[in-house]
Amino acid sequence: MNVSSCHSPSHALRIALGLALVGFASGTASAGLLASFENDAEGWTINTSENATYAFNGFSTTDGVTEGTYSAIITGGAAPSYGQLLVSPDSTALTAELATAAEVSIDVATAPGAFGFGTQWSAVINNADLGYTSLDGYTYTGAVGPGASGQLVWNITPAQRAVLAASSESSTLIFQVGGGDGGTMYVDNVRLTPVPEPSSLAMLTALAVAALRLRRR
Ligand SMILES: [Ca+2]
Repeated sequence: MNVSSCHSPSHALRIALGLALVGFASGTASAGLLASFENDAEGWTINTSENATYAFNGFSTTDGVTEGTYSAIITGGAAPSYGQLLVSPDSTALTAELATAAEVSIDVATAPGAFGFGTQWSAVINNADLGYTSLDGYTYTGAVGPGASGQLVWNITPAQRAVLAASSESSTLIFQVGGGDGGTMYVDNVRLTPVPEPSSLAMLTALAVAALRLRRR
């Protein structure tokens, strides 16, 4: 029996798997980016009626940068109020993007010694058909301690997506923030993770089956 005829199909399959995974990753890497704060607020605002001491305080190239070259610096003198802090532009395009998103995320870093015990975040979608809707029911599941950093993630449910898909109203994405004291935070990489399309799901399933077959050889 020829040795190469035994091993080459497996080798070829491994290469094909690798190429397919690279293609899938590169195809989805930049999808869903809502804000990167590249030396610009990019239309986002601070709600100073609910967090009166807070304002954009420039942009950093060194702290909290997780996408591109800059993060946004946000500074306040009092503890954040568990009310609105960071507010997106309002648009019907955002409604369409939210209708196909599985997750909302934002990267947050806080300066050492800032915000007492830390900051707590909730993501809210405001749309006339959906209503003013906290994605964690105002339980503030996003937590970043003082001098720490992290990616905060919330799920958008299929039921919420269905309402947004049928909506012709504009939407706003709002981050409500609470915390123990004032200070400086850095935010970057506000992102919507799209629901995988059926074709992508089918490809991932095929890849998983192929990988299992390889493992069993
Ligand atoms: Ca950025």
